[in-house]
Amino acid sequence: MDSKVCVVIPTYNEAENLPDIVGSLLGLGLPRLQIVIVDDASPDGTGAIADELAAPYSDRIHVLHRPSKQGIGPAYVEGFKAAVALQPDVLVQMDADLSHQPTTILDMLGCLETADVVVGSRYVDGGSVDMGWNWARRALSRYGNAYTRLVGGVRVRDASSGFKAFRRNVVDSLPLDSLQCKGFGFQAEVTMACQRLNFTLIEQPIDFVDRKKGDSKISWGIVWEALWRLPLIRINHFISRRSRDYPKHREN
Ligand SMILES: Nc1nc2c(ncn2[C@@H]2O[C@H](COP(=O)(O)OP(=O)(O)OP(=O)(O)O)[C@@H](O)[C@H]2O)c(=O)[nH]1
Ligand SMILES: [Mg+2]
Repeated sequence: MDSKVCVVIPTYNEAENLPDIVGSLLGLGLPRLQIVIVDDASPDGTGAIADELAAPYSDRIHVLHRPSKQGIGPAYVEGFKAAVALQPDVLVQMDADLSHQPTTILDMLGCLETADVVVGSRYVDGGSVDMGWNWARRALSRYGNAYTRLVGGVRVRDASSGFKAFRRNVVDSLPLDSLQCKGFGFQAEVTMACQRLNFTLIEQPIDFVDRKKGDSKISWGIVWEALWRLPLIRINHFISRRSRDYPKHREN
């Protein structure tokens, strides 16, 4: 496990969760771990907490302060760019709210020996969603996922997973400045871009647990954005198949 791993975490009002997730990541025993925290001027002071956490680890923890809440998509784009500049072997994206278990990263690193991208998946054998989800939440997630797979042509079972690990060359190839989704549609958009670039994706089962602290940022606005934007992105992919946005198609 001597890969240089960079974990990118977007935060908005995660003051109660950030110390725990950073502590868990540092405890993974990855000697070359880097962490990039991307905070959108959280009113609860998450940015200042991030700075405090980073102070003793200035060579390992990097904090990006953005001026206002602009959505998880743009936050990840900025975080991915900062991560790539650190020249990691592997880049991981995950939520700050501990819904994604840091220890899964160790399994993901193993999977990256045979794949370019590993998607943490609730909907493959061995994966699960929180036991406390009621039927409405389960239905929304299931049907939302089925819709995303259908309209986006997404071939992984958990199309909207926000827990992924990429080989660095994958992120180098992604057209970061062309990604459009501001909300959680970003997760499917990145998966679609990886497929389009012919990278190999595999799914690692995860147990998704609901956040214990802080509030979800999911809103109807970002659900709506995913509903209309993903089909348009797919159509655009068809139209611009030979677009210069995607000059680095892998040949395999
Ligand atoms: N920088 C930044 N981070 C955000 C923004 N919106 C959400 N996040 C972070 O993105 C991650 C996912 O957000 P959540 O609110 O947990 O949403 P979710 O995990 O998709 O939905 P739940 O299952 O309801 O928790 C968390 O780490 C949030 O703090 C944003 O506008 N800017
Ligand atoms: Mg969450």
